[in-house]
Amino acid sequence: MIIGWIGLGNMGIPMASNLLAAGYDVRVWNRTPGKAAPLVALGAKETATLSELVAQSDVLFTMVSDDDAVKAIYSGSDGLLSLPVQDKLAVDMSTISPDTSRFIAEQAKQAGLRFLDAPVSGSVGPAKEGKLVIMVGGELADYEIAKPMLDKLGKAAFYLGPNGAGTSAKLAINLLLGITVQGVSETLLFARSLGIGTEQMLDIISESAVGTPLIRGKAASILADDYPAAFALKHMAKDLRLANEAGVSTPLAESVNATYRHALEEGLGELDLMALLRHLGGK
Ligand code: NA7
Repeated sequence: MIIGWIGLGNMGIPMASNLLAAGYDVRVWNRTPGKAAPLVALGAKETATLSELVAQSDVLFTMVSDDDAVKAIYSGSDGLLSLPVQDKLAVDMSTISPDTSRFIAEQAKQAGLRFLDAPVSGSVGPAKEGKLVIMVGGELADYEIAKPMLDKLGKAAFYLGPNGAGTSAKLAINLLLGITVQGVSETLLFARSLGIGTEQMLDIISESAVGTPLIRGKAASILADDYPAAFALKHMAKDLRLANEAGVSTPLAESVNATYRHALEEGLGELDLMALLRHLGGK
C-alpha cells in the first residue's frame, strides 16, 4: 500500500512523518515546492506533480487550509478528480464545511474515487506525538481500510456515519474549544478586576473541576503574554464561522464567532488562539 500525502503545512509535515516512522511508503506533494525536505530525510519521495503522486499512490491524504484549498486540490482544473483515481481512497483531514465535504464526496463518487472526511482535533503538539482525535464520515468499509493509518496519526478515531459527519463533529468540538478559550479569558479578566492575580487564578482553575489540559497548557503563554501559534487564531475564527454557517445557532456560538472575528480584524490572526485574552483587554 503506497500513501500519497498532499499538504505540507504545520499539520501535514508531522502527520506524514508519523506514517513514515510507522514504516509506510509515503509519496508527498505540496502546491509550493521546497517544503518536503524534512520528510525526504525520513524516506519520503517527493513527486514533481500532483498527477505523478496520484499515479503512484493507493491511498491519498489531503491536509490543507480550508474549503477553497480542498476544492482546488480535488475539483480544480488540474485537480485530483481530473486524474485517473478509479478505486483509490482519499482521506481529507482538513477542517472544512460539512457541505463542502459532501460536495467533494459526491464528485469523487462520480470519478470512482472513494472519499472520507476525517478532520482532527489537536494541533501541532498532538500531531507530532500521533495523539490527534480523528472524526470520520464516509463508508464504513473505507474507514476500515484507513483505520490502521489513522491509528498512527491519532490516539482515537471515531466513525460517525456518512460523508459530512466527520467535519460536523469537528466543528462541534472546535465550538467548545472557542468557547473555552473565551471563557478562560473572561474569567481571568473578571478575577483581575476584583484583585485576584492571573497566576493564582490559573492555579485555582487548574485544581478545580473545570481545569483542563488545554488551560494548563496555555498558562505559561498567558503569564508571559506571548502567543506563538500552536493553533492559530485565524483557524479558530474560520472554524467558528463555519459552525455558524452550518445553520445551527446557539447563543454562545454567535457570541464567540463575533469575538474571534473582531480579534482577527485587530490583526491577531497569526498568533495562538489564546491571544484572544489580549484582544479582550488582558496582558
Ligand atoms: P498551514 O500550515 O497553513 O498549511 C496549509 C497547507 O494547505 C499548505 O500545504 C498549503 O500549501 C496548502 N494550501 C492552501 N491553499 C491551497 C490551495 N489553494 N491549493 C493547494 N494547497 C493549498 O495549515 P495547517 O497545516 O496548520 O492546517 C491544515 C488544516 O488542519 C486546516 O484545515 C486547519 O484548520 C486544521 P502552500 O504551502 O501554501 O502551497
